[in-house]
Amino acid sequence: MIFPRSNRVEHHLPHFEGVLAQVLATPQLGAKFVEHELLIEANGRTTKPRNEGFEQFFFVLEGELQFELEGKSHKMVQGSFCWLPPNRPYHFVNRGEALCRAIWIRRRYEMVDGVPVPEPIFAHESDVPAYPTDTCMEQHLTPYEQLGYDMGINLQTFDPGVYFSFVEAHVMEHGLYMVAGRGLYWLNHDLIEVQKDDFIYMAPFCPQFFYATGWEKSAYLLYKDVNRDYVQFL
Ligand code: UGY
Ligand code: MN
Repeated sequence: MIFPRSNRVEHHLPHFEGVLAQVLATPQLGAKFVEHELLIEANGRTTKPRNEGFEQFFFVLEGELQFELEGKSHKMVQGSFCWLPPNRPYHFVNRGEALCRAIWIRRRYEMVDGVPVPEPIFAHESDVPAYPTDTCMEQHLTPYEQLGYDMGINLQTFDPGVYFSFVEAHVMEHGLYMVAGRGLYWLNHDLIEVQKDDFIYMAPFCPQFFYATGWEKSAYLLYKDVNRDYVQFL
C-alpha cells in the first residue's frame, strides 16, 4: 500500500501539545506495528513523561528536538534517531523556531529467554557504518545483528539508475519512508512511482523490487521485524 504525503491527513494525539500526527501504519492495515509522522511545531511537546510498554524508534526528518530520558537530555537534529526498550519514560520538546518532523515507530517487544533487552540508543545516521548490500548501501540504525533487537531499522541509499538484483518476498513486513529521491516500486505486481516523503506499507510476503530513478541519490528508512520466529501466530 502506498501512502503519498498529499493523501495524508493530520490529527491530535493525547498527551502532546503543539503536535500533529499523520498515521502511516496501524493494525487496522494488518501491520504488527504503529508508525506515525509527527509534526512538532516550535515549543510543541509531550505534556507528561510517556511511559509505554512498547519499544519505540524516533528519526528526525527535519528540524530539531530536545529529548529527555532518565534525567539526560539529548539534542536531536535532522538525521538523529533513538531506539528505546519498553517502559522507559521519556519526554520531548521542540526548542527550535522551525517545525520538526519525526518518524515514530512502536511495536510490542518480544522477549526471548536468556537474551537481555538492549539499552537505549541515541545516535546520528552519520555515525552508522554503511555496507554494500545487493545494489544499495545499507545502514543498520538498530544493530540487529544482535538477537536482542526484534525491530530492524535500515537506512538504504541508492545511486540513480540502480535496481535490486531480484524481486524479494519475505515474511517480514515493512514500513518504508522515502527520505530522498525517487524511483519505481514493484509491489505485488503493481509498478508505482514513489518519491521523497511517500510512505509504503508492505505486508508479509509482498513481492517487492526497487528501481531508483531521477538524478540524485534515493534513500529510504525501512522498518522490518527481525530475529524472532513466527510461532506466536499459530
Ligand atoms: O532488508 C530488506 O528486506 C530490504 N532489502 N527490502 C526492501 O528494501 N524492500
Ligand atoms: Mn524487504
